[in-house]
Amino acid sequence: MKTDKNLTISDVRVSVSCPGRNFVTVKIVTECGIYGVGDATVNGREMAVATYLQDHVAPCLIGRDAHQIEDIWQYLYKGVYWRKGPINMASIGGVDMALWDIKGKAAGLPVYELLGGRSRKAVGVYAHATGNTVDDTLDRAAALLEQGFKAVRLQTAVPGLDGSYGVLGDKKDYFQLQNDRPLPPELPWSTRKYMNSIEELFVEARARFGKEVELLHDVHSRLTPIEAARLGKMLEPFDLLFLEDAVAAENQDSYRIVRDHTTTPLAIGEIYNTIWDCKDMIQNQWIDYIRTAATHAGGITALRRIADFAALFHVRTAPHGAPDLSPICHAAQAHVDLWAPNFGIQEYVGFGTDASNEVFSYDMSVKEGMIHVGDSPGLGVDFDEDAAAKYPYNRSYLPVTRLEDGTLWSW
Ligand code: GCO
Ligand code: MG
Repeated sequence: MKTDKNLTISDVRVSVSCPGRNFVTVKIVTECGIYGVGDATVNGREMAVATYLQDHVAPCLIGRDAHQIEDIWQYLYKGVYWRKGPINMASIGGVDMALWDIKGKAAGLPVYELLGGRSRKAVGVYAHATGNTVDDTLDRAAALLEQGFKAVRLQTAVPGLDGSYGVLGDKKDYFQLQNDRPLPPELPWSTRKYMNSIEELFVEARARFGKEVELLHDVHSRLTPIEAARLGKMLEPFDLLFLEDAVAAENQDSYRIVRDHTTTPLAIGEIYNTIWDCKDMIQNQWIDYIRTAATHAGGITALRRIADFAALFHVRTAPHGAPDLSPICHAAQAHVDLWAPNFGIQEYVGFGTDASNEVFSYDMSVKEGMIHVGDSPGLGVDFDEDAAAKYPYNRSYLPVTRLEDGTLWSW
């Protein structure tokens, strides 16, 4: 029996707030009163996606049946004519999450049940340890392992490069790291200094923690393919779970070179917008983990499609989980993670701060290095518009990186 609830979309509201970080939140309301929420945040370009949603997408949604998630996805993707792109795909991602939330609430079922049910009891995660020195980084990692985490991403400052990526500096936590930067900060980079210092971090980590713990590392797209190949070989003895974003990959073919030279597992995808961006990587088996995010790749509908495609090629999922994704995205990903037969691991740096917890609520908790998802209908999240209004948008940018001679590089 089809539900008699009237799920005709009657209102679409877009909010940009900064409870510690800037978040773009879309709320879709239906005639019967059931509503759903989605995350459409694009770090550093928040107002563009908010305007895009408000002025261009919202009018096209009013009057549609919220049950028709696939048709609305296709309507927004093909109907825009221009296709792809971070702003477009994040807006589709936000709408898609809200529609899955509505469908779950209407059915009285959590979204993971709609996807096909749990494939596992909980979602395994990796946490972040970053520090100014190797010892500092490893002390932070030790504290995380003490809390029950089984996998840790290690980043340490590169000696001689002040403020290199991954280091907290005077910021207390990762949430603050990228906030309150009215203009992009400029940070230095030297591949030689990095390559000369990185091995020690993993030598010391294995010496201190042994072989059981899973270790990861993010290169943030700063190497060329042959440099990444050398790094992968250098790190082979330390048996990483994966090496992330070793090379910028607009040209997916570049990964073939890395792959040909090293058995260190490779992961990519946090800035990818569509399945097309990862198609060659996956079907040629150049990577081991695909890291597309629910917000940036076009929602739950898109993540499900990417996961199924990746499964054919032994590629596992490892969604991006940075703090510039709101708890709504984290929840959407946790539901997909719980279902995906080829789920690998979820990046986790916390779901929020005291301020963002005033604005977002979620039915998820972390114990022993795993996200446990509750059985609330839909995504199990909520967004308090009044609380959000207390935290107005605060323009902030990601950093840029320059080589020591001033050449602009990948951050
Ligand atoms: C990660 C990421 C982040 C991104 C940030 C961009 O792996 O967590 O690389 O730190 O830089 O999310 O907005
Ligand atoms: Mg990353």
